[in-house]
Amino acid sequence: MTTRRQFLALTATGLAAPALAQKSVDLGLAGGAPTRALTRDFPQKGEMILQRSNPPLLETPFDVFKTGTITPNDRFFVRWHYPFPTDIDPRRHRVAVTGHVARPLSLSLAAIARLPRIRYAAVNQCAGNGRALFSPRVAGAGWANGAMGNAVWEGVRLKDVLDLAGVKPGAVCVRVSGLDAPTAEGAPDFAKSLAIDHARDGEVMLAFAMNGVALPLLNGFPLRLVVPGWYSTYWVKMLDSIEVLDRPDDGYWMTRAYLAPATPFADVAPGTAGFARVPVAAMSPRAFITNIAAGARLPRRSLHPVQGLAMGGDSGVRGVELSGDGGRSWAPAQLGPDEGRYGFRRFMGAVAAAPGSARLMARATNMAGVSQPMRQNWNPSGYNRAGVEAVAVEII
Ligand SMILES: Nc1nc2c(c(=O)[nH]1)N[C@H]1C(S)=C(S)[C@@H](COP(=O)(O)O)O[C@H]1N2
Ligand SMILES: [Mo]
Repeated sequence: MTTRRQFLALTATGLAAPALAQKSVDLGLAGGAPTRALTRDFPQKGEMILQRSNPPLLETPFDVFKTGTITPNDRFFVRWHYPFPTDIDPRRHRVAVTGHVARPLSLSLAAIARLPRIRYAAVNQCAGNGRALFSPRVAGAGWANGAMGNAVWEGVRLKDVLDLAGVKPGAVCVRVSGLDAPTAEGAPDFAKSLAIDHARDGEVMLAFAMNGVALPLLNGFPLRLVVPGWYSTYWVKMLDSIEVLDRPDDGYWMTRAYLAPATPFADVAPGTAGFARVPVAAMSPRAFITNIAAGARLPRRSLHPVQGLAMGGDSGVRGVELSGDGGRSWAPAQLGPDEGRYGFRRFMGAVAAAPGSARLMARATNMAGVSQPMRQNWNPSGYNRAGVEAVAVEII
């Protein structure tokens, strides 16, 4: 493990001061104020969309996704529920492994780093990514589609750490939490749980590196959970506690927050009440056109080149289809190299579109055979946005 002096110097600035907005960006939201301030005032971050300063909610400007399958660390989105420390000394950081285990442990990062390493690309996506695009509008953090990113994560298996402590028979789930803490009296600490078999699947990772360098502070330095294929609410940052439970986790963040309708794509009709809800979990396939922005005016031509990024959710991308006529006809896109089943995959192709207003679409299908629905799914919390996104353009 490295110690990070320059890192501590960076964190001395930025976070305490309210971020000063310099420019703004149009998120193209239907109704309401569509613009958001852009900021460069956060440590280890370049230009980001400012959703909230403290605790920070920073969105990746959509343009960044043009650059390739990997989202650079300095443009990677940020989401915190509670204040967190900015003066972490990695030599002193400890991870407690407690609860239903034979040997409770307090592990240094050096001890964790001695375990076998694993490394893979995976999309980290907030369950509320795209929330601000829903119609009817819903309450909550007003993300457009920039509350996601793909990185190569490197660390150790959660399974190996659990094995060090020796999980006792009868374990039900593993609860993790980090260094951030609520300020309001009685507010519940942010903690999330995975079923014991999921926690021990050999893929769930304690990551200390992101795209080849230590995690940025705002993305969870010095250690975070990576739960590939699942929404990032489970990807607990600044991780300092792993607790094995012999009963289901009845905590606030598992039983009250991050619940979505127990329907395919978490879809309910607006106004529906009394539907069953389950914790958000695995992600759905999605595709995003990145080379043409909404509102673009494109010169008339027989075929318009289209490029973008697709994700499979909890399995790889099987295919992407493109439409230039609002979904009446589809043609397969070509896929870029497979960089791992949990990461972004590039796609490219061309669509025909008639002069006038046109809606360009990309629709992903994953290896499990799940395709994005044509009608946008909806729920009152704005979770699991999964429907085909349309880019409205003018062909002139
Ligand atoms: N400790 C801690 N971990 C956390 C959170 C948090 O508030 N505290 N928020 C979660 C949520 S809801 C999201 S969307 C992701 C965001 O990860 P990022 O900030 O690295 O993009 O962190 C997750 N892990
Ligand atoms: Mo989130």
